[in-house]
Amino acid sequence: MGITRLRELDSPAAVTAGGRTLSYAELRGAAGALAAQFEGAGRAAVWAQNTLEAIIAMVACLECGVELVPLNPKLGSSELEHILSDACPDLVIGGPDAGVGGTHSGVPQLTVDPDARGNLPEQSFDDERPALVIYTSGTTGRPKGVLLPGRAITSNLDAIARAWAWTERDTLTHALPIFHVHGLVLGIFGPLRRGGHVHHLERFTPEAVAAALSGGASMLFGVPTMYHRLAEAARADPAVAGALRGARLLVSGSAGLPARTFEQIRLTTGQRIVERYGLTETIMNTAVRADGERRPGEVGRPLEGVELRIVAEDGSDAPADGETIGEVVVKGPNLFLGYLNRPDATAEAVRDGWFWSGDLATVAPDGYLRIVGRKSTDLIKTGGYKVGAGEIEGALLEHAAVSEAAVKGERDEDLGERIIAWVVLTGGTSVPSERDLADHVAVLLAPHKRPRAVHFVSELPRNAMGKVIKQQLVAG
Ligand code: MCA
Ligand code: AMP
Repeated sequence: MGITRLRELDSPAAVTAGGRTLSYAELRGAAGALAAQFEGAGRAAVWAQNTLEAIIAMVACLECGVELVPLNPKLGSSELEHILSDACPDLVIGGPDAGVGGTHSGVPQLTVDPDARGNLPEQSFDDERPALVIYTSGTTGRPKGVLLPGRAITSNLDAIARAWAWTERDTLTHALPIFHVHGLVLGIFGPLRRGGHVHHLERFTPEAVAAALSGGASMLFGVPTMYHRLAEAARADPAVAGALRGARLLVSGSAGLPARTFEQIRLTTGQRIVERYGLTETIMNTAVRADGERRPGEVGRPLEGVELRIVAEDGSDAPADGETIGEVVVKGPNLFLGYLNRPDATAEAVRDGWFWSGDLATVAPDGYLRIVGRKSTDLIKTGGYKVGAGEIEGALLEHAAVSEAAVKGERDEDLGERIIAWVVLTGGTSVPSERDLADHVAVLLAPHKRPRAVHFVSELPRNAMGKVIKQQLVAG
């Protein structure tokens, strides 16, 4: 068996997107027709719009052993250039008619036809080879390509399925972007590995989620921002509350779910949201089981096969007292192979086979983890997206009117954290507005990386080494 059960099944519903449903046989046929054009490609970049076409392309790559690099369709020019130069795909699938342009305009581009039919080529799977290259932000530098092997995906999806009693009878619905682990590995490959059905909503709205759940979906995956908006909608609209009440499992992840949101959903729908915790480099590490106790702010125990330590500052393992804080360190079949072209970064993150996550947690006497923060203030989680402060500072400095920039995350009820920038201007004649700088970042990187507020200051607070003291930057 490959990563999905596409080759074995003929069930009537594999995937629904854009108002259209493909059976397993239809999805297999469409993926087969596309794969016939791969011509020995080793790596393909796929524009990951929330469409049936993008899903077909991703599945075709996965089933044919072509390394898949999903591209955020809203990537800015500078980030797109970085990813294409770093990953050097042999093919680009989908996307604008004009292709990727720039220095990569020679890369062949394929389009997907959901009505085409072909046969998937025979394929023997090497579970240790990269199946996916997913770009994720770090504290410094440009995003890094995380190489995920088939083994990490299959072992993790199976462990999650056992924790959540997830079977082919489940229909999963979600509106997550499909260029990250959450929306793609868990949200698309997960149901297809179970032999179940995924209903992708294209765009998140509480009403669309409610309609999918009322229409037979049994599970929902979302980030805390989505549950925050669902809680508000459920309070105002009994139809939304009723739809959420009927679900078998509501799962939240990618960022900490505020206890308040957990409570609001419980009060309006009777549902206790299940949390799980992971990273791009590890897929999922812990999860609250479907039959386990669901406590706000806790992300459950390690999944089967995952070894996990909480390493306190003095290097010892933190006691399971629910209080001592340490860094989450992970080992297991769920681990990535390394960062593409970055042996230095890989060696820093993985030592003696253990991956150092940078997340801080406590562990309760019954083994449940609580994620309490991150080691670096330079990693921001906004709407469930991880963003490095350094990336945004670098983009701001590319603006002709900016001479210095510092970026921080500030607490935000809806987004978890909101990106705030402090900038010193060069003093030239053209003075940019807050909006100009936000747009500048949105165009170079991606819209979710834009600052939500920009403070113009005459200087940044610095220590004797010249390093910006971010604790002294306070949003006015
Ligand atoms: C606004 N927009 C702009 C600008 N300002 N576009 C260009 N330039 C600007 N200056 C546009 C945006 O593109 C968007 O367009 C719209 O305005 C609103 O954007 P925004 O306010 O940023 O967000 P939102 O639409 O309210 O989205 C909230 C969200 C989203 C739906 C919760 O943040 C989201 O999908 N988050 C999921 C992140 C995720 O999946 N993370 C997983 C990685 P338009 O309306 O057209 O879109 S973590 C992971 O994988 C690990 C392993 C894990 O644990 O899961
Ligand atoms: P990414 O690098 O985008 O894959 O995001 C991984 C990060 O998301 C982790 O290092 C955590 O900081 C955060 N994260 C994921 N799930 C949770 C959760 N349930 N609670 C708190 N933080 C989470």
